[in-house]
Amino acid sequence: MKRRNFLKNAGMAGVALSTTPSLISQSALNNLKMLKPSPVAVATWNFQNATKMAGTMLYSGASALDAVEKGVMIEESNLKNTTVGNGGAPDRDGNVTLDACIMSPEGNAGSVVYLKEIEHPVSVARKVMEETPHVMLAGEGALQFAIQQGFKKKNLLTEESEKAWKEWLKDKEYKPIINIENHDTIGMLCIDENGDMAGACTTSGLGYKMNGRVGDSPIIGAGLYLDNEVGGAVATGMGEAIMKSLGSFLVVELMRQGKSPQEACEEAVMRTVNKDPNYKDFQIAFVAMNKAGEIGSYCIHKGFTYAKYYEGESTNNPSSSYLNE
Ligand code: SD4
Repeated sequence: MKRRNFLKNAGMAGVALSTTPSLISQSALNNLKMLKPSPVAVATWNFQNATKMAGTMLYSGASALDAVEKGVMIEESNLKNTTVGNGGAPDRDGNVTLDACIMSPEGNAGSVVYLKEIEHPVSVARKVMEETPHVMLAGEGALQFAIQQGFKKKNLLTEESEKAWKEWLKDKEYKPIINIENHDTIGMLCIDENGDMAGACTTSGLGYKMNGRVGDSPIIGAGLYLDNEVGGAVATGMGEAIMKSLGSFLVVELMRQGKSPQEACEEAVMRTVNKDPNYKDFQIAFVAMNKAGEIGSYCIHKGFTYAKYYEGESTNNPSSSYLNE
């Protein structure tokens, strides 16, 4: 079945979904396995340079795994992005500490947390996945491993981020501004020519966090989860809230049960809204994509967008939100 036709059918199935979820789910899953879809790259926020890089690679025959890695590396090197990689805001003691993870179509995963002085933590996470018997390496051990693997140390605290940190030190007020400060983590999901999916997530975490703090982004199931049979999800926003619900895993499991990516993202956000009386004070957002390339996204506060590259077209797409003011 051609992808376009399938997507049309999938859309129609979506209408029936609300009445007979498990039946639709099973047949949809069977259909998904037979698909040879066109490649798609999708990412949190308006990171179109990253989705374009990944998408162009996918349309040239690259694997989903190579595409997500190279795609998010664009933001790790983007000095204007103060929440990822080089130029990321430091913690309150001036350390730039990076978190990242990656998942392959085979269900393998690699992750690094509290990694200093390495520009591309996602690539170190991939090495953890491919070259060690482990899933996660932290701090000094992660740095030692990166150096053994040939990564070069680099000062990631730019003049600008040092200046901003010193400014922050004057008041030491910890008040993240929703949708602006602290929310530029990139999470990306790709489908390649073979219909295989991979995902990655990379961040410097919340600016001026406590020394040692690790967020959701490198936690498999929180900042990223992927099951090549079903689909994947990535998260951005207040990591503490996302970790408490293991949000990305939740989204994928809801899709497995027959929810569309949109329905699954909505239910995951509502889990936090219903449990946390302070939900108005922070942002969380999910982007999900299933095996058919259907995409969904939902967040608490208005203002979140996701980037997509599909058949030569690069777009930035507004996400629906729980609160609309
Ligand atoms: C964290 N989720 O460390 C990350 C922050 C984030 O854009 O999304 N920044 O909690």
